[in-house]
Amino acid sequence: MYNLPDIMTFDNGTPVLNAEDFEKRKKEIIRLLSQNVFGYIPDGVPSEFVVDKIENKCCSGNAEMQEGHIVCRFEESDFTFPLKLVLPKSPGKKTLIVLINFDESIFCRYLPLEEVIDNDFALAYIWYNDIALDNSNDFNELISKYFDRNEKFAAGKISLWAWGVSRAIDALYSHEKIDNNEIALMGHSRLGKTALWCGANDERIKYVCSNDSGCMGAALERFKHEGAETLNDIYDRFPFWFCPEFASYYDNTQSLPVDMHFLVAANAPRYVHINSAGDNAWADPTAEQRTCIEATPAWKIYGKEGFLGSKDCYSDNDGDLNGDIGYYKRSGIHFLGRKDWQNFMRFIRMKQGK
Ligand code: GTR
Repeated sequence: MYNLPDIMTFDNGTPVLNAEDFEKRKKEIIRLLSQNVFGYIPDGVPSEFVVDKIENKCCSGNAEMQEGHIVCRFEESDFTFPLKLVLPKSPGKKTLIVLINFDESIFCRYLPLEEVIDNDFALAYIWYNDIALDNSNDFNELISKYFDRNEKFAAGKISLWAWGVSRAIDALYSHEKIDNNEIALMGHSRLGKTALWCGANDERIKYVCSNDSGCMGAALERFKHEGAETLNDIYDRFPFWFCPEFASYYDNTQSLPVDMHFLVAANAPRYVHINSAGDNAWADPTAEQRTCIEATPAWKIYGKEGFLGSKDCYSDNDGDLNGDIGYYKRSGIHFLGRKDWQNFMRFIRMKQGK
């Protein structure tokens, strides 16, 4: 039906036999994704969360919102970007969901903030355009200008957004209200691709949610259906999301040494939740679900379950959240909606045994 590169075979042809082997294989997988798709995520620099303003009657008075900046200390200068941290007032350390999002304002259509707080999660909000602009091949702006784009494995914008998320986690890591062992990342669409890639590289993230991430996100490229976005489509419009080397796979997908089960598997043995939407042929829900199946050996090698769904293609408003990889297909369009949030929160709570 399709011929995939193998996540369970080392580049030198030897098989991955146990979890220790897979830890090494994961490094190869991340290298392959860095060199052929996203570009390397640059190294971190010391980073800090500086609070500018506190609003303590947020979400019906049940949360405090800290508005501030992540200050990233490069040798030459500081790079800063805004972050809002919303903390439930109830006692105890909280599971933190980091949302990297499309809207500048936290009060937006993609985030049912009060519902997240009512479920006792803390939330960190980042607007992706504050890290690197998503509008051009311009690599002389914001964080882009700190790194060299003139190299074939250089970070594309997805890697730069992931860099920013990891600096936010650096800065929030020792926060008194956040449980360091319970950090989650949510992203929609191009930011769902970013979430999977960030999770692959940053093992502090225990739960990743990719919402409608599609091409070069959760959707298996070699299993695309009529009407789905392909590598050529995405490269035509968004070459700057990727490393320069990605261009060599244009009209040449078969020679891409990875497929998107590599991206999901690089998050093993942690938790991955994949949301699809029924009316989102461009992202290809069936190909997103297929990736859950193809990535599962990466969890099995740790003695874990991976994806437990029994169907090849779920109907609308169905899925399976029982395994380490959860999949759910909501009815409706390409969107990050309430049901997507409810499913991700439910997935996390299930894994926490709550
Ligand atoms: C589309 C793009 C998709 C997806 C989406 C989005 O135009 O082709 O890959 O990322 O944008 O981010 O909204």
